[in-house]
Amino acid sequence: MMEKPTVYHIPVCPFSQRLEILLELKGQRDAVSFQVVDITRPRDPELLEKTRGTTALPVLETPEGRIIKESLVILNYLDEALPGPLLRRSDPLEHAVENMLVGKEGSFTTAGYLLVMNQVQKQRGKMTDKLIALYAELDDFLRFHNPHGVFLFEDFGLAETVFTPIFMRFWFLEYYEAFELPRRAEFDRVSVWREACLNHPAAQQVGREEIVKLYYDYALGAGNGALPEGRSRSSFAFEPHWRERPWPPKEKYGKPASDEALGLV
Ligand code: GAZ
Repeated sequence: MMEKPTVYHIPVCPFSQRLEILLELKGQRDAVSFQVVDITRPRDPELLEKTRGTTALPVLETPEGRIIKESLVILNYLDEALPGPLLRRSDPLEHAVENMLVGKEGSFTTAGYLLVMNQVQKQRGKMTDKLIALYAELDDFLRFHNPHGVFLFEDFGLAETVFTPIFMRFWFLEYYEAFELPRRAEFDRVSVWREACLNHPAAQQVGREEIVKLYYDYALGAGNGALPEGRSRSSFAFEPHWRERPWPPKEKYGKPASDEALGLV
């Protein structure tokens, strides 16, 4: 058997979950060996050399030692390189349509992360409006291309694989920002899509409780494994296990919780 590619990743990272969903859908869960990188520690110089100085993950290394960066590029590569049904649409026009939707993931992701990380109360409204406008854009797109369906096409595909991990991370917005999609007709189509994405059996690698607990530090404005002031352990720590820790306080603008209160020590 051919040697497998290695994916260096951060567990629970949405960009890495995209790859896990693809493997699940293709029935190829064991086709890649995942290697966990602890981003709270300095990066292994050997890996840093391979990535030519950049630290963002996931990164795929082929058996020949070639490096591929960027989750969407890796996703396409694995879709083409591994056996199993193609995730992307094979019709060129349909593939273009799904790519237009995929093209909206960057600004959508950024808007949600900026909101969860925001520390300035008076900017909440503006940031919330921005995210709602982006949801409206998704709604409009889905309504135009598949008004009566659930997914963009008949089934969970490439666009769903790209967006589902982000919809899941945005559980942190419901918890820390009391953010809900307005229950208005103009969001009906995207609500149906989002719900079906969240419930799809190939996308159950993480759950709400895990995300809410692990991303507490993001809600304090500390991303990427950085430590908030006065703390000695990141909420992303693998130990103690998230299941054993209490739910963090919802009030992200209030007094921050200590290591002890978070069950980290
Ligand atoms: N575009 C890349 C991809 O693969 O799709 C993004 C990869 C990425 O950002 N990876 C992050 C990483 O490896 C972890 S996830 N960081 C470790 C390091 O040393 O660089 C996203 C945001 C944001 C804040 C956080 C994240 C996030 O905006 O989830 O916006 C998109 C990082 C404030």
